[in-house]
Amino acid sequence: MASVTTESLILQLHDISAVKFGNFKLKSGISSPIYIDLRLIVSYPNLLRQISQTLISTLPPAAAYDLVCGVPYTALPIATCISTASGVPMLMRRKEIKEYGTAKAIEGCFQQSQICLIIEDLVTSGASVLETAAPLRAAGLRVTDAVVMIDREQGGRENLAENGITLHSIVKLTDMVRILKAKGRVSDEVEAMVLKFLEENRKVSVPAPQPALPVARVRIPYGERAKMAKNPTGKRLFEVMVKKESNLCLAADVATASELLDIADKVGPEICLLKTHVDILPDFTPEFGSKLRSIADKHNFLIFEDRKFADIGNTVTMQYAGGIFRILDWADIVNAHIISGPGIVDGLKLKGLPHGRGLLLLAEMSSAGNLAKGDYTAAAVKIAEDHSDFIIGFISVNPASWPGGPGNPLFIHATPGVQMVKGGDDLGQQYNTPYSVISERGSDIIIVGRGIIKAASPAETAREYRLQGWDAYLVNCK
Ligand code: S5P
Repeated sequence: MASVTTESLILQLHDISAVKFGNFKLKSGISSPIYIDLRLIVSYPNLLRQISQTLISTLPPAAAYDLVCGVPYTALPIATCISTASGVPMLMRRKEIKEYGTAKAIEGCFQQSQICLIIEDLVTSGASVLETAAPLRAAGLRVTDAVVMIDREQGGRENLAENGITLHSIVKLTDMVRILKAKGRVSDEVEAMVLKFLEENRKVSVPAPQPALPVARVRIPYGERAKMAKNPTGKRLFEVMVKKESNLCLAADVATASELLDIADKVGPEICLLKTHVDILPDFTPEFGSKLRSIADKHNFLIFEDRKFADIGNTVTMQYAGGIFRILDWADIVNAHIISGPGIVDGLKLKGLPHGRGLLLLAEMSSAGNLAKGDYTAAAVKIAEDHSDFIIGFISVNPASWPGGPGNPLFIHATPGVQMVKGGDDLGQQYNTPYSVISERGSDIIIVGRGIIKAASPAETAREYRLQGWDAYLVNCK
């Protein structure tokens, strides 16, 4: 049962029209019978103070935190009130950072390993809390809890838990509507309509049943692994990762070669690796490779053609070096299935090794129902051990679950199926979060496609992924 204070807050929010009922077109295009806009509370200082006090009292008494940080922009005044009332210092996260590596992402004073509590007004999927947690964590702070006024119950709690953050809310949206109904603010019909709408739009991503994730292991830093690498491209990849503080690979699955070159230039500063599917580009020309190479040199990233070779050794030598695409000329890294046996590696190595190129083996796949598991994965590991001069690592999904874990530190693990929110697409792709992939599953590189290329600002979103991926790496380095 909601406390009196919570009820009075909800009634006050209704009084100032921060909660409205009717027919509202949401940003996503769908019509909603309820609309919440908490930006209005800055005009009601008394209410702002009450919300801030209630937020803090929502935390369990044992909750520890050294700093608070509001998610920009609506929660900034709330966080400020909490800070001034409690004497706990505040940090501010900058939303716009124009220049890579120069401007500060976090304003305010802090020390490594301090605990920072995130303050937010409304949580839907949890993505905006994660966007604030990433630069805080990347700066060495610990983020374990977030407090929020309203939980829309659309997967936020689960997605945050996936990322190691416990959500505490004053009220859930369904309870809020019930309270307004009980107080005579909305009719039975409106209540039923809103509850139905919420039920139908409850995009809670239920985590797929999977083996328990092992406790995070201590990892050997990428820089150390660069020294162990036997293949020059594998070594360079680790070095670039350290230099750019990036374990992000962009899957540049865009419609044309010119779009690809454009996004490569924009996202280039954030990535260690750019992955192509050159056979999807209708405007491919022989100059494509050299153009992409010059962008790769400018921003210091490597190129990975996701060709997924699968034929016998003799055939792949021709597919790799010849044809229209001449992949060998411009791609630092290619990958191969092992379905045809180790001869495929011999074939690719014959062409690739004299150029210092590297190969990734598909040891696992991200798509539902795939067959790359168990003995198949173990066979990929064996082949890699036999060819560690050319094979630099694996496409993998959960190396921490392999017998013996991620294995030989020479080999790098790159994992596709990554988005900020767990879920999937309609064609079998399955997504895990950067934190889960790097920290829990023991991978090294997150491969992100649509999560970045479909974003309103791919460069800014890539930056968020880079920070989240890097932060998840640092968790296990300490
Ligand atoms: O198992 C796999 C292996 C790969 S390389 N699952 C994958 O999704 N990939 C590739 O990663 C896929 O071909 C695509 O280019 C990318 C994932 O894209 P997203 O848009 O789903 O992030």
